[in-house]
Amino acid sequence: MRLGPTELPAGARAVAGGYEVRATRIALAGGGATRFYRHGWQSWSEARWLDLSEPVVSIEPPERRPQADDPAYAEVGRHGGSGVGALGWQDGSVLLLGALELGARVEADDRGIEGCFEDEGVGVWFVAYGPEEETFGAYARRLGERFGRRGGAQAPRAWSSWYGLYRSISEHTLLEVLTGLHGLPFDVFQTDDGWQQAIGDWQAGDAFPSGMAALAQRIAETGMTPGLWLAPFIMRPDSRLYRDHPDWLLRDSVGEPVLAGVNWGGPFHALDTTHPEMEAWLTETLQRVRDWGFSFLKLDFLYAAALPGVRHLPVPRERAYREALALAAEAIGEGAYLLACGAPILASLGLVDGLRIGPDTAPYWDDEGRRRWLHDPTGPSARGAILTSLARLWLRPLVDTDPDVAFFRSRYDLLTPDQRLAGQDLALAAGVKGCSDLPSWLLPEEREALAGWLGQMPNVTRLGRRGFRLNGRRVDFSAILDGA
Ligand code: 9PG
Repeated sequence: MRLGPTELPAGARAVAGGYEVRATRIALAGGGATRFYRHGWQSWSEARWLDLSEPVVSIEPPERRPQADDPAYAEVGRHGGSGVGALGWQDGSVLLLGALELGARVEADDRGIEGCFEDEGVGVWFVAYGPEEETFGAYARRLGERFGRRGGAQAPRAWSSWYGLYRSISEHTLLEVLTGLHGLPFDVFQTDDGWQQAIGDWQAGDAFPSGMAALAQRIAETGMTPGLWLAPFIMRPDSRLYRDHPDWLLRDSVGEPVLAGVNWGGPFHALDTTHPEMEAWLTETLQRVRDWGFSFLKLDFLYAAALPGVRHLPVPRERAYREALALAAEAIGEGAYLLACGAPILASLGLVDGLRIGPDTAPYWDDEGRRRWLHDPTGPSARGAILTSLARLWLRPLVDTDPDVAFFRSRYDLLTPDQRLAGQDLALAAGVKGCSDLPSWLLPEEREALAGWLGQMPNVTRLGRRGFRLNGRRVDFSAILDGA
């Protein structure tokens, strides 16, 4: 049986929009293809169409790898990605290979595309050939049937402290911002990294002397939903958690704590979420935050729970992650919004309301040094956030696709007006709007533009890979991303 350029493997079963094949490994011929859709592992990992003739490079330095993409495949000398991949031909046709189970890797070259479930697991593959929008649309529908959906109403419009204040937050500063936001139609006021005692110790730090419940109450009084950031699957060596529970650390085959990344001035490590005491700790931690009054939770650095390592229970790593995330979602309860960040994409579907679909944005366009010389495309930049988020908008039927915040301020911002507009338009196309600008930084016309943007909910029509119609206005991201 043929499907475009390829012979379908024996046992392929026709389903809506494509075929399904149950297998550990699958290989499809794809002679003549020139492009490959690479889908990075987690929120920050790069997703884009690349030229198959591009060299395959490893991210440098190695310590950077755990937080940039799936480190298990960092040195594979072949183009590849996680969960799904696709070949593209000059005539616009696409051969998509996507997993309907966790733990899948997809690699390709100019002869074909191959998929493999890790650890010799068996699962179902979805295969489709045709125009890009149709094949990805059909795959998204199958994923929706497989994993379901949490939430689904209109995504809340959130003000987040990160891209304005970064870690320099305090009770005092945030209350000032809260006052300044009066009159702007935000649904959520989200306190990001910087409130906690340590990474692992999720209690109010010194800059929040009145405590987190008091802050939540002040936010709620304005009519906005209090939101809070935390990273429940990691810990830093300077935390009490690390000192008190070294046995909760995910370790490698020689017993060393697995490196989950380097940030906050040093290394940080992953929790082994299959440890028998983790369930109670996770539930207690998240319920405490809910009891303080926060009902929008941005859970970050989640990939750590899915890193390779030796676990207490011999569960495949993405399954260990998904089970821990399910516990977290349950602890948070259905009455609260769960935004997953730094999260393995496929393994999070159905359990979260929102999902960050790209790396961090920034009030500047490119992080060229890191990208070119360290081969790391995941450094913060507006360009990187737009590039990867754009390549993941096919996920929109499954989850609120968060492309990270847009900027309206010209103060403390190096973006050109066109670059700022591209970020604002992308959020409209993605259906998730966020901003971190301090109200005191906005010129009157910028504040007005922000208010207008928050107030609109355009009809979105896709016009190809990088083009959209937003309420009749044509928007094309090609020019601004040219060469990317
Ligand atoms: C808070 C931030 C913000 C942001 C998140 C996440 O690879 N890294 O070193 C890396 C560090 C921080 C980071 C992403 C990657 O940002 O995406 O919105 O919440 O944490 O620390």
